[in-house]
Amino acid sequence: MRYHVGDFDKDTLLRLYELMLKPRMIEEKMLILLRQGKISKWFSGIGQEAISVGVTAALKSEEYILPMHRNLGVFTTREIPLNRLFSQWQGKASGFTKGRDRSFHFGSQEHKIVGMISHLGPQLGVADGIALADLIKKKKRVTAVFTGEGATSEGDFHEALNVASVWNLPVLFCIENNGYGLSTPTKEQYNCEHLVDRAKGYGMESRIIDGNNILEVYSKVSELCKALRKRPRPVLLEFKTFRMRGHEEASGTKYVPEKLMKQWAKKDPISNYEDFLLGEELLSKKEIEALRSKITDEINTSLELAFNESAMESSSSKELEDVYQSFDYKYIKPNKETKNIRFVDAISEGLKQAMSTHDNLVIMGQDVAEYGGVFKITEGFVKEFGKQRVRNTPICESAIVSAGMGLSINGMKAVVEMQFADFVSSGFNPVVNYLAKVHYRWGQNADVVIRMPCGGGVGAGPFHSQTNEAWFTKTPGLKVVYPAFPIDAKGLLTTAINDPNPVLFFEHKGLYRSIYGDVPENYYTLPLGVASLIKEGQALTIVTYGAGVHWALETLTKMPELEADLIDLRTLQPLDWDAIYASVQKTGKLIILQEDSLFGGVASDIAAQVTEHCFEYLDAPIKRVASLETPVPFAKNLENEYLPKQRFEEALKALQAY
Ligand SMILES: Cc1ncc(C[n+]2csc(CCOP(=O)(O)OP(=O)(O)O)c2C)c(N)n1
Repeated sequence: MRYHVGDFDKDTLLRLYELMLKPRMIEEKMLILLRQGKISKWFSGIGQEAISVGVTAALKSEEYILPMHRNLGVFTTREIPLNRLFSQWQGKASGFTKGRDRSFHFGSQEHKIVGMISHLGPQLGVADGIALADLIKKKKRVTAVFTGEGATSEGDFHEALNVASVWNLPVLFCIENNGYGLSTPTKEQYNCEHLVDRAKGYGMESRIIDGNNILEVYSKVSELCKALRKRPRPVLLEFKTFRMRGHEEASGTKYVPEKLMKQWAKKDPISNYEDFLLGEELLSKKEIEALRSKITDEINTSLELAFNESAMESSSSKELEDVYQSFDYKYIKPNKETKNIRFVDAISEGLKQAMSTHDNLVIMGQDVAEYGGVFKITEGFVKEFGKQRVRNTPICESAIVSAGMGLSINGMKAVVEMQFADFVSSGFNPVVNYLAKVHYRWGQNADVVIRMPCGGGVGAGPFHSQTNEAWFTKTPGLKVVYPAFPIDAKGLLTTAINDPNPVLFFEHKGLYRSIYGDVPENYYTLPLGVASLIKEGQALTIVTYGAGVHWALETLTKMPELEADLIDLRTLQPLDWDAIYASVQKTGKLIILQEDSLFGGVASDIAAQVTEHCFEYLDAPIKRVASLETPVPFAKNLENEYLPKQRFEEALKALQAY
């Protein structure tokens, strides 16, 4: 291996050696502890240290870095105290996740490190969001994100690179090509010579770097960082290296040809560099011994601290408390000046006023800029707030949700418009696995609102009509809002944006242009988790939300003799249980109407809870009315049959008569 010293001084050359030696020695210790059964899993980065260390050392400490599972050198180079790292791996309190997530699955704002989620790919889009925030704030910073060559096959890789290129984001995409993704060799993973060949297709620069040569990594990445800070743009880097141990320790390396192992053992990044430093007389054997013994002491003292730390203690209430970031809701009163406007206008107005209120709020979505969005909710926004904050996105839901996450990590707020709620399935992974879990895992909030134009009755068929709130209400960590009236839509949207947690905001398309209401003109808020009792009566309780509220109102006009409580839930997570219980305790009868198909929906959970909590008050079996258990059909008559409106009237009459 050849080392070009260039103009590096001796201190730098020695520092890089020490920075590589430390993770290597920690790993060697971990392998012993693993054999002794003192730690559980281990993903080894032995042989790949030059990449983690070289990239991290090239960045400034205030620049974010997003490592993967073989990047211990990132954590040590950023000087995370070893006892905290060890406690993290043992699931103890001094770690970073209060025992809630393992190994390197954590972030630390203090160290500007954002760890991975198991799904690998979303990490890349998160880096886009972080870099975007820097770009908007005019901070001349670079973000570096890692991926293995295996994870480059995920759609997230493509989406994130494409977005970074279209938006000129200063991201270093670092592929560690170590030959295998678990047992899969590169020739079964991709079919091009070098992965960086793909950069051309994304319209970005690229470099191939010898990942086992610390000086090459450090010098090339340092040079790129300087260039990107001056002229922001993404660069794709492919570090050629090799995975010297199993995917994780238990899985072995039987499938790796012995020859390859031997070949790469000769390229060990640390022993080669050590030989070079010895040869140049920059380092002596004695100094190496002294360094090793200093690191050994640090490892042992830190391990003792971690082993002596007691096991994580918690309680159900403490665990529940950390699912969401606490939110100090501030009520801003709606004033008396109102305008009679449509549902769609109320949302647009709320969003516009939120953009004026928060200068760190960014809207992202397909066609939301000059075109104004397919429902025209952001019409005129570009003119008022500029293209930096009102961003057209390529068609890539996953990268955009992940980018929203990245914006939040870097101190901004995001509203993501799904063109149709149906398309959230293409960004489902980051919603339920990243945004929903990030606060519980390492205390980072996801200040992202995802707007969801949803619902049927519009003759749009199976892929433009779904109301898929139940995909999200069952995932802890998400809030779900579903207004039925213009006044609520505006006030709940402003609150959703103020709330630092991820919120799915459902907007029924059928209501957009058919429902009018008097909406206060000022910027006001309404609380999440408070239902609205829109009709009162003794006979029975109707619980519903969204378009269901309007179907119920219409049905009740046909049955003037029926005096019922009609509860509009307004938000589904949190859900106003008290309002439901109080009404059922008064009326003794409950019917729940939901637009989604029945099984596993909100109605089922309400029915179960009411049975448990109000059984003694019930005078009749609870009725749930919902759509058919089919996809949403296109033809008008089929859709009418699918939707629960007609069945609701029959069920209501039956309950009344019970
Ligand atoms: C979405 C997803 N699919 C599969 C896995 C299982 N898995 C974890 S790591 C890995 C191999 C990753 O290979 P690569 O990206 O090359 O990184 P390396 O482990 O070689 O560093 C696999 C298959 C996963 N965690 N997430």
